[in-house]
Amino acid sequence: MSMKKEIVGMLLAGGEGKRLGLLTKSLAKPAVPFGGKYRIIDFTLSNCSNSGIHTVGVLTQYSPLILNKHIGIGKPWDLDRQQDGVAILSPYTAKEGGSWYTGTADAIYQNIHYIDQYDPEYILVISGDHIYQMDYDDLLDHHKENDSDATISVIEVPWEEASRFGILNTNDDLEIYEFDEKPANPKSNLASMGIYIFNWKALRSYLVNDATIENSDHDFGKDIIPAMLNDGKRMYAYRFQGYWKDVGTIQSYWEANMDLLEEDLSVSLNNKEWRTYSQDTNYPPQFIDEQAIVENSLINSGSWISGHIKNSILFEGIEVGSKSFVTESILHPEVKVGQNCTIKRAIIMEHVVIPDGTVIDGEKEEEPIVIDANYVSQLINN
Ligand code: ADQ
Ligand code: ADP
Repeated sequence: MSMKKEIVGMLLAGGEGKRLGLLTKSLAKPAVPFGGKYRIIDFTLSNCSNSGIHTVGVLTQYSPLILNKHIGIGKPWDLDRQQDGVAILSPYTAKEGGSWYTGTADAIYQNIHYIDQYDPEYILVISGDHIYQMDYDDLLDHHKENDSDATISVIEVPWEEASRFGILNTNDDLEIYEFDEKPANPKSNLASMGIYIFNWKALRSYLVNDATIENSDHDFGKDIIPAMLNDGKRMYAYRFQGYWKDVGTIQSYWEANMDLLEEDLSVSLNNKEWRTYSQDTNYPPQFIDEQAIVENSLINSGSWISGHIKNSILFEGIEVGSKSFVTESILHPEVKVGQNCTIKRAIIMEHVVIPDGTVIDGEKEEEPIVIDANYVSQLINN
């Protein structure tokens, strides 16, 4: 059987995610728990599967253990296929004499042989750290209609955040004529979402050339896109309509979780046409006892709730004792909260046990507080 594919997805999942602090101390950002049941990468993997893209290479690098285990053979996303499916591409295994991926373009460059075996027309480059629901088929149609060499998915961002993104300008027909990666003084608020479709032939030659440039960062935003634009390649923007969040900081991670509690949001975990899939955990049904109060919250299986939960997200296997109050918080799997505790605007990490009577008030802090076992032992010792 021929291995030929029209399009191959390359999912960048190897960034260090330093700005997420404690949350990414022992696991890669795409593997961070999200939304009461998922890990961040589930949104992108589900987009691939729902868009009919079944050949996906996942480029991993930092702390990949939990991420690899989570992806497994790709079953929840229907990516456990014989001819293609999901492939975890880690540095060193990428090619003989391979090394750490120095940048996003280098990560793809080191896996050219993986892509070549499918002889694709197009490559979809996506990130494992965004929350959104997008049909990549619409992006591909747009790419084909414009006979484009590269198509960048874009969204308007608040002006004050524009310097965190690749910022571009287009003509009325959406052809890109200007691109600045994270400019200090942005000339527009039209931001690259870091989601690209390239003609593989064109991209391939740019990657090969970029690999020979010594002072290159080997990065899509800093090097590849500016080089293509400079050479007059056909580059178009695709305007995405919908919810999209880059969960790069504690604040944006917390906000994106809280957004799931809004009724009118366009990312819906309930959309039957666009399911978000994840590995299933075999927990028993949640138990809400007679003294419990639960308001506007997501509560997963295996939980035992006696306290008061408000505007919060609780993963699987959580216990909240009686007379405890948890609000605007995210409790990762297997967190135990004792009795008479007050927890406000906090993110409590997996397996952490909060002793009776503890008060954690993230409302006083600049951003939500992240609580790990160390934090709790310091509380006890003081
Ligand atoms: P950033 O978000 O800053 O900007 P970057 O740090 O390059 O992008 O990471 C992009 C993705 O690649 C992330 O998912 C990251 O985890 C992963 N990654 C980073 N280095 C990697 C490596 N060496 N190996 C494998 N994966 C790696 C980009 C664009 C901007 C755009 C924003 C939108 O450069 O133009 O505006 O995304 O979020
Ligand atoms: P509202 O829903 O009117 O904004 P609150 O959410 O502040 O009111 O309070 C409603 C209930 O939540 C209180 O009766 C109490 O049970 C509980 N509650 C609120 N704040 C705390 C707290 N700091 N500690 C324990 N319980 C609280």
